[in-house]
Amino acid sequence: MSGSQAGEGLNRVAIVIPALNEEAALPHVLGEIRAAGVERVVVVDNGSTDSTAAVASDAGARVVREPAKGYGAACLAGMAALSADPQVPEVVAFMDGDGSDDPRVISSLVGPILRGHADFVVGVRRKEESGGVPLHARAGDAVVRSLARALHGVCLADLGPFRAIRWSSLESLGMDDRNWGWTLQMQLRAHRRGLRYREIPVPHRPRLAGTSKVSGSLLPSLRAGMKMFRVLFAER
Ligand SMILES: Nc1nc2c(ncn2[C@@H]2O[C@H](COP(=O)(O)OP(=O)(O)O)[C@@H](O)[C@H]2O)c(=O)[nH]1
Ligand SMILES: [Mg+2]
Repeated sequence: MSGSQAGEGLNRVAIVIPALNEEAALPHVLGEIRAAGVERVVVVDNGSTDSTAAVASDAGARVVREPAKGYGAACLAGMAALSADPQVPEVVAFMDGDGSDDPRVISSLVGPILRGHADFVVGVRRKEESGGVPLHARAGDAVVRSLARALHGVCLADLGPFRAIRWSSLESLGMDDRNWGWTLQMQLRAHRRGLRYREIPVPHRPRLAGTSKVSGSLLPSLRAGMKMFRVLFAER
């Protein structure tokens, strides 16, 4: 498939963005997504107290509201919205709403799935750019990945949020983590189900605007870490 054919395939792709108070970054992120050639974008507003929903809608995204807090709950709400459409997407990609993930590489992320070479592709944040991720978050991530290897026999280079998966594969995983265990649960279940898994390096930028709700402070990071530990043991 040539580059332009991969570009054409983007009409079979939908992007889900879980967002909490991202009014400052979203217009730029959504502009980049449109420029990259993806039009089907669902922003899940997870009880924002700012104008996240309005700016997302003004920028042409479809807005779904999920009042129950939690990153996974928001992703599930995005899936539910897409599954209610007359036609489900062939591939769904997830990315953050803060501008850390660069939509310009979306074709490389979804390409292997559209071409039938993979079912699930995770963007591995390039190490030289992970200065945007605080040390405690990187260390916690490394511990979780070591345990994933020890307990599940799976080697994961990253648990990054920028990822793409074949719709039918995602459905087969029966995802139910409603919080920060979502990304890890997807990788562990994909491994257990024998999905064709790939990792590709992706750029990672500091958030464009607004404030971090997770890795920027210790307590939310610890809470996210605890959720991941729970998933590590529950998924055995
Ligand atoms: N649905 C949902 N999304 C959240 C929540 N907290 C943060 N997010 C979103 O998850 C993504 C990552 O959060 P962020 O604050 O950037 O965390 P950081 O990258 O660790 O600093 C962003 O798109 C946030 O808007 C939450 O409680 N629920
Ligand atoms: Mg972030």
